[in-house]
Amino acid sequence: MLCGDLPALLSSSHGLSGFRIIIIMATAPLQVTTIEELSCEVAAWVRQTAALTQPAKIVWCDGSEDEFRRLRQHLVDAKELIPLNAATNPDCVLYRSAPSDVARVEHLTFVCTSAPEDAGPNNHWMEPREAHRKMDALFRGCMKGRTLYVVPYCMGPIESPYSRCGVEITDSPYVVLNMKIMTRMGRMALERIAQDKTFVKGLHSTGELDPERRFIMHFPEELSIKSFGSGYGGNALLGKKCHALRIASWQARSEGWLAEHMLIVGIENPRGEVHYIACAFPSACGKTNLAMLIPPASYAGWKVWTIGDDIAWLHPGPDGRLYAINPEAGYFGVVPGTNPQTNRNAYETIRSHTIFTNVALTADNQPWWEGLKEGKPVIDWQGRPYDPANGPAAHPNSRFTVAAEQNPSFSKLADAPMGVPISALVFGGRRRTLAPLVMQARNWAHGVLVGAGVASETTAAATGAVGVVRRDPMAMKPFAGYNFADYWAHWLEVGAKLNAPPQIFHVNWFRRDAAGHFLWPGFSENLRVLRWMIERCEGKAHAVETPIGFMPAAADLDTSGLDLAPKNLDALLSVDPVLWHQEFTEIGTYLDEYGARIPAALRQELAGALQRVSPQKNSG
Ligand code: OXD
Ligand code: MN
Repeated sequence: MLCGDLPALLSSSHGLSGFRIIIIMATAPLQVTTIEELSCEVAAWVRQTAALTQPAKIVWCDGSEDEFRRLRQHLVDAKELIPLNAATNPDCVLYRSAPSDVARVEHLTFVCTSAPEDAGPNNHWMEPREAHRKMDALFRGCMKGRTLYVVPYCMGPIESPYSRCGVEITDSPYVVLNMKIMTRMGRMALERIAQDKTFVKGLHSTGELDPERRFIMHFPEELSIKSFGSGYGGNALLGKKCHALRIASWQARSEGWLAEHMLIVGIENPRGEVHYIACAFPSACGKTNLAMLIPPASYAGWKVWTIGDDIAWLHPGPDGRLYAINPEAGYFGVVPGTNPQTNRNAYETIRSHTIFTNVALTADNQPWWEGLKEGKPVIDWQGRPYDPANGPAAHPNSRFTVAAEQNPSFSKLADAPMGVPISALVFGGRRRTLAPLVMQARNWAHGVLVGAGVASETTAAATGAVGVVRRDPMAMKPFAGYNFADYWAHWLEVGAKLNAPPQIFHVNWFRRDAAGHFLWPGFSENLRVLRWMIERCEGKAHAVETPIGFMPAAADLDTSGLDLAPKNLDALLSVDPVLWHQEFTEIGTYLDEYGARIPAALRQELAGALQRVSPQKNSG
């Protein structure tokens, strides 16, 4: 069905909107139409938004390569993007954000549900009408003299029944370029919206980038988002955290699936069998590195396939297993620390066709960051001559945006419409002490408690103090679009629908000794731990039952060829019941914040966990 109101639409559109496409309709003869005609609902919302924001020009993005190149060139000409060394980094550009706009702003991010308890203690809440009033006041006239871009996008493979679409209206061409890389963007998404007859509305303006006039508001009951005053990825690329996690987790709850902050990776053993694993780690805790892992030299015949590095949408399948799709099409990864030893795949992936944000530059215009191990910075991330007295050369949360297809380990199943079957779900955090290298939950309900109890040191991915341990259940603290108590209840319900649920594990790559040295080498060597998990899923690997779950004995983990002192391995696999009793007591205090909404089954799991580490049980 095409829109009736053509003259009004056409008069509101300029620039790229003249792009013509041909669509074939089942019931009508061949028709030729412009992109704006594909969905009346989108067109009406664009008109309404333009009336509020008063842009000088409206551009409907078709998602073509040509459009991308033109827009990128426009930003280079306007000195908003810096082209990098074409010989070493072909088609790469650098973007420098405002120094006060370099990370997600959790304190300015709200979930606006009619009832505050639906947003829960885990979210900042604002009454929806008040939130709209506040945001509309900011948006009124904010695009005067600017271009309004209409960015239709699809989260997930365009053919997948599990995918969901949205439209972002933005005045930031940098956002448009990023959305093109991170999502299936443009005409094909709008065609799907016309069929689906529903889409998430995301309105974004960089405003004046004033931290005092910056808000990221979510209206899950209306499937809409309003984001003002920031151009940073997680605040501004609305398909990512805002849609694919906060709004999607709300939708997933009512539709019986899970939207999670998880990488998805396939591990192929030398017999050619592939197990898919989804892992939830907090921001900047190594999801991208694990998703692109290169097997250690001694693991001949093992291969690793990346499906996604940040978000998983998980659906119970008809065979009672859990299936995952990656809603994204690109990576928005943390740059510092990336080098051929830590993550050769990422290093290769970002050599060309990459947007770098807030990295430093070498004398010959190559991108540079801490941990690169080659070259020298001469210009820092703010464009100043590099002076160590000013801090790191690249911002600790500097990022790359790159198409997933460029990854040498990109899986051919990354676009599979029904996703991949998941053998194991893994939670993890960045903990200097306490949490062992790996443990396996006793069953799904115990795994939900393990996920709910995740705590991790904060990182530079969000503004605020770094290195402070906080509760980050399922790595979703900043992203769950509703009350965590209801979210855990939903996890328990999803598990109950699965005949063959994934095994649930917890890992900690970040355990340190008293002198502050990491006990575990991490990176490629993490495959040794994944191997134990996979073999547990296959019923092959041995484990010992400990008060906190099943763990490998030192001999069960393949550490051959590793320079790992036996006392360090013992420390990595040790469980101190006294410290765990304290931990579970603190988890109990945390759960108490959610009051009577906490599912009884979760309380029961906690009571069992406490009992297993109780002093009486462990005395004598
Ligand atoms: C991200 C984050 O950008 O979690 O993925 O902050
Ligand atoms: Mn993330």
